[in-house]
Amino acid sequence: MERTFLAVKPDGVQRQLVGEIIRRYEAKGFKLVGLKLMQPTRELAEKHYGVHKERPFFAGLVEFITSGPVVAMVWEGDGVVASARKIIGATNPLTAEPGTIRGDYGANIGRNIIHGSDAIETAQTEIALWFTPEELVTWQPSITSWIY
Ligand code: 3AN
Repeated sequence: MERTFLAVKPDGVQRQLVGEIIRRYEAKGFKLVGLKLMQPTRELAEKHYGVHKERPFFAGLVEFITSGPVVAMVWEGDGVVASARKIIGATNPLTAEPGTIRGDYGANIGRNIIHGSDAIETAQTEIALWFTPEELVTWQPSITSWIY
């Protein structure tokens, strides 16, 4: 089953949007298989944003993502990589559609609340970078058996 890596960035955690963000992916029907709160090291951040290392905003981006706790997540489901990105919205929150996470809550390209892998291959690389295999949980959803 397809998996993607999502991370609520330090601004999303500080603005208490973690529950709202998780709710959107749960409500869509995706399955949470990995979750942790952590403050990323500089080494992790530089690897994660390695494709941007020549860009003028790289230093600020690494500074920002390491500045506070981040909620790292792995979600599973059919087409989850592309769908999660649609739910996130465009990179710039000022042009992101209302109804998307960035469109509803973001106001600045440097503070755009959440990261989501942009392709299936990137997702695999990012999941391996942020999680050990033991941290990912395989489970079968079964709502009714937990109510009764
Ligand atoms: P996305 O997160 O939508 O995939 P990318 O991969 O182009 O966007 O950029 C990664 C991150 O770099 C963005 N989430 C944003 O935080 C930051 N970023 C991108 N472009 C800029 C920019 N022009 N100025 C400041 N930060 C930027």
